[in-house]
Amino acid sequence: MAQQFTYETLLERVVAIFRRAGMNEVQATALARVFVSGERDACKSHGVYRIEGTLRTLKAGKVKGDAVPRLVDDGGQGAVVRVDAGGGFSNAGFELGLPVLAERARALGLAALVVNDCTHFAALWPEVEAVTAQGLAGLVMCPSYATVAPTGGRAPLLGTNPLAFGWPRPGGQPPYVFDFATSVAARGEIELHRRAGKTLPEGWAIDAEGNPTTDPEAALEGAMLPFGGHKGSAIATMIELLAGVMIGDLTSPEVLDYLGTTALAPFHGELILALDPAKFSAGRAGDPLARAEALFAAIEGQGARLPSQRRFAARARAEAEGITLSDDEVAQLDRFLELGLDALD
Ligand code: NDP
Ligand code: PYC
Repeated sequence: MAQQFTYETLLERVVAIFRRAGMNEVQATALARVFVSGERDACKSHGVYRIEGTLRTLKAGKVKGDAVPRLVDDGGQGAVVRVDAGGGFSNAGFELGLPVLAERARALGLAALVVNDCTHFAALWPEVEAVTAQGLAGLVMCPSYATVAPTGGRAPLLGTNPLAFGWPRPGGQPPYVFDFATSVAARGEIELHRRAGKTLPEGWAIDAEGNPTTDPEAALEGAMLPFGGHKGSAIATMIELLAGVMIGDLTSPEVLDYLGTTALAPFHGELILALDPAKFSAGRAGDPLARAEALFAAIEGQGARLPSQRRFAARARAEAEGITLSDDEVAQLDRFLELGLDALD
C-alpha cells in the first residue's frame, strides 16, 4: 500500500514536523520545500528520507533551527553578496540572498552569493533552478564531510561535494540543469542501498583497508571514490578551495572534525554564482539563448537526453497523479509529527 500527496499537502506535513521539532517558520519552510521538491522529482536520496537526519542534527544541537539569516552589508554595490546563515540551514540563507544576487548579476554581468555558517543537507538543483528562473545562468557548489578518498589515496578526505549548473531556456521550457555529487554516487545512495539490503555497483567505494567493496556497510566504514578518477578528484578539490577555503568556511575534513560523525548533517558554507548571458555576449553576433537551443537540439538529435529530463518528467507525473509515499514512510512522518525530537532513539 502507498499513499498519495499533492506537493502542497506534503509540504504542509513536513513544515509541521519541523515546527514541532522547534524550527522557526523561515527555516522550516525553506528546508521543507527542497525535501518535498526532491520527493516530487523522484530524487529519493534527497527527499523525505533526509528529515530524520535533520531532526538528529537539531537534537544534537549542531544546527540552529531558530536561526534568522542576515544579509551582510557591503555598501550595496559589490559582486560578492554575503549571507550569514547564523548556524541555520543554507536554504533559508539562499532564499534571502537570491533577489540581491540576481539584481547584482544583471547590473554587473556576474555576481556571487556566499552563504556562510550553514548546514547543507539538500540537493542543489532547487537553487540552480531558482537562478535560471531569473533569466540567469547559475553555478552552485559546496563541500560536505570527508568521506571520499582522493584518486591514488585510500582514506576519506574530500566530500561528496555536489556541483550544479543551470542555463535558462526560452518559451517556458524547463532550464538545462545538471546536478551531481563529485563522488561516483551521493552518500545518500549508499545509505539507501544499506537500508534496502542491496549491494552497491562496483567502483563506488573501498573498504577501510582500501580494497574495492560492494558492501554498503564496508563502504560507509571505508571511503567513497570520486567520479571519473583524477578528474572528479580535482573538481572535488576545486570545490573545497572555492566553497570552503576561499569563502572563509570549513573544508570537508574540517567539517568531519567539527561534527565527529557523518550521522549528522554537515556544517560549512556554500557558493552560488550567477551570470547574465546577455551581458557576456553584448556586442557579439548571435543570441546566446537561441544558440544554446541549437546545441540542445543537436544533443537530442543524436538520441541523447538532457540532464534533468528524467526529473522534469517525474515532476510532471507527480503534478498530475500526486507524490507517492510508502506506508512505512508515511508512518515515520506521523511518528515525527506526534513525538517531535523524542521520536529519535
Ligand atoms: P545522479 O548521478 O543521479 O545525476 C546526476 C545528473 O546527471 C542529474 O542532473 C541527472 O539528471 C543527470 N543524468 C543522469 N543520467 C543521465 C543521462 N543518461 N543523460 C543525461 N543526463 C543524465 O546524481 P548524484 O547521485 O551524483 O547526486 C544526487 C543529488 O545529491 C544531487 O542533487 C546533489 O546535489 C545531491 N548531493 C548533495 C550533497 C550535499 O552535500 N548537499 C552531496 C552530494 C550530493 P536526472 O536527474 O534527470 O536523471
Ligand atoms: O548524499 O553525499 C550526500 C550528501 C551529503 C550531504 C548531503 N547529501
